[in-house]
Amino acid sequence: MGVLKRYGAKLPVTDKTPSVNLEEGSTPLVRLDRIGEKLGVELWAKLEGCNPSGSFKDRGMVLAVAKALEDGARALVCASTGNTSASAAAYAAHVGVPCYVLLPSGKVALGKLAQALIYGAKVISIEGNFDRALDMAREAAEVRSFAMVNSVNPYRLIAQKTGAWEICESLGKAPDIHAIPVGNACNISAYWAGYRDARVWGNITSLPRMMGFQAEGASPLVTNKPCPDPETIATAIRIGNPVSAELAREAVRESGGEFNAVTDDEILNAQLILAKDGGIFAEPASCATLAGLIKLKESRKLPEGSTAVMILTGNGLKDPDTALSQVGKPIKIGSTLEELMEALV
Ligand code: AN7
Repeated sequence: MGVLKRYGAKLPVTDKTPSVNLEEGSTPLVRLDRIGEKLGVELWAKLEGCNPSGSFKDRGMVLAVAKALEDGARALVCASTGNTSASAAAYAAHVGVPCYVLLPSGKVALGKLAQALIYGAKVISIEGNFDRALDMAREAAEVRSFAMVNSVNPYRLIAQKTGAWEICESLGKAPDIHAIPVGNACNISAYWAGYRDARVWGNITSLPRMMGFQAEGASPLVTNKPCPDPETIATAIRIGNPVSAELAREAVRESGGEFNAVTDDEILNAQLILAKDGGIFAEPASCATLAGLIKLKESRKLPEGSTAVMILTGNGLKDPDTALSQVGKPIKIGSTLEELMEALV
């Protein structure tokens, strides 16, 4: 029924807040037994790629846009590695306000670029990485008085907590391990806040260990210093200076969790496993979660029999190029039955 309708009473929604709704949230939590058995855990995947624009960003965007409208914003602006721009563009189109998005040139997956353009956003490709684009977007928002809908916008984080609330409702408890990809570190911070809410409300009695996974080439929270030149195949998390670094460190520290880095090869391998042994196609950044759990298992840091939830933040269809780069081509035949029989091996 949409995040604002389902959780309005627990969010800063008032009589004056316009009801924006693309039926975001309420995403599937799927049990993955074949993969879970190999890891020795009860494994669940939260399919955030099932949101209307194909990523978790819609949960926070719906509130950010509703509040922007409430405040009379003329236009939205954001910088993005792809998914924020797709989401902002979708909601801007839905409510009928202009949207400007700044993207790092050549580093946004094909599907995300197609989304921002077809939803009618003004797409500006900058020479420089996401971190630079974010600085520019912030300045532009200030000069032009546009609503800034990156996660520096507090409403984004507040409404992203709904993901944790849903997990607690679905499982009837908190997981033991919460595995999540980390870029700007906003989602991990929001989930931690959401779990703590659920405990205050009495929906859960324990809290999960927050396990944040970064790509090795863009892992400022693992190395504990900003990464001036982030690089990874998982372009969604190609971020060197996370906005919510402090909140995320707090989440990991308080929960007894960890940040870990996974390599691009490990991410790609995890993407294949999720697809072939789980029937789930998630974009590379999301697959850092499974890559991370495999790593934890190998270093004996994944307790046998624990319950683990992976947040699969974005749909695999967002980045067809990366997926196709690691699989074979279709078998080509003519149109005879003989050829078909030969191909069916
Ligand atoms: C699929 O779209 O930062 O740690 O500009 O698209 O909350 O930043 C995307 C981030 C994980 C990281 N998975 O979340 C953007 C952007 C996917 C993502 C993340 C992103 P945060």
